[in-house]
Amino acid sequence: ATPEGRVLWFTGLSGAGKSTLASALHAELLAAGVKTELLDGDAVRENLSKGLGFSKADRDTNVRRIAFVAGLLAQHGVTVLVSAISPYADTRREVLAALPNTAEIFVDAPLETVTERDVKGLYLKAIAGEIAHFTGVSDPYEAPTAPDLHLRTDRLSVEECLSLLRPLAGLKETV
Ligand code: GGZ
Ligand code: DAT
Repeated sequence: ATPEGRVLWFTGLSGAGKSTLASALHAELLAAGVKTELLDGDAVRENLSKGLGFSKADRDTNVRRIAFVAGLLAQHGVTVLVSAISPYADTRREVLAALPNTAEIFVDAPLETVTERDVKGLYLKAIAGEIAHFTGVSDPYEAPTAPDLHLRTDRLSVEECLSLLRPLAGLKETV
């Protein structure tokens, strides 16, 4: 039987660095010949979760769908990297408990930092009241209380974060 793959679950605010870190780690895993898949919030919402919004019910549905696919992939020995805000602690706990070999990775930067970064200009709109239910501004984010890894991306470089992530993905710490 195929040994079960790992599931690395990146949670955090928009702009905290989930996609940057998950996609860089995905590229390293591919280069190392490891079977891996990236389930990124944006691509998931364009396909698997098309039509879902940002209510608690819709976010939970989105997170449960991602977890379902992650579980199927992991059963086939794939290392799965999930990048989704996944703001609700109870839902994260529930889906992670049902998956094999999971690591909860808290990608953390203060609201001030993500607002300054404003990668997609969404914070400016959210603060202006143009986007309702925006995580961190007008919608909750329940931070993990005991993550397997807590990355302060306002203090650590991408390279420093990757050094901490590699062992969780089964790679050597330095490349
Ligand atoms: C949060 C929103 C919202 C609202 C659109 N709140 O930086 P991004 O653009 O690419 O990441 C955000 C993404 C969030 O989707 P997720 O699937 O990760 O969320 S969840 O896990 O809560 O289901 C952001 C964009 O969608 N976006 N409106 N209101 N983020
Ligand atoms: P998210 O996927 O959480 O919405 P992103 O990866 O799209 O976030 O954007 C994160 C931005 O922050 C991106 O422009 C890179 C920058 N950044 C600075 N330091 C970082 C670090 N240590 N880890 C990840 N991203 C970092």
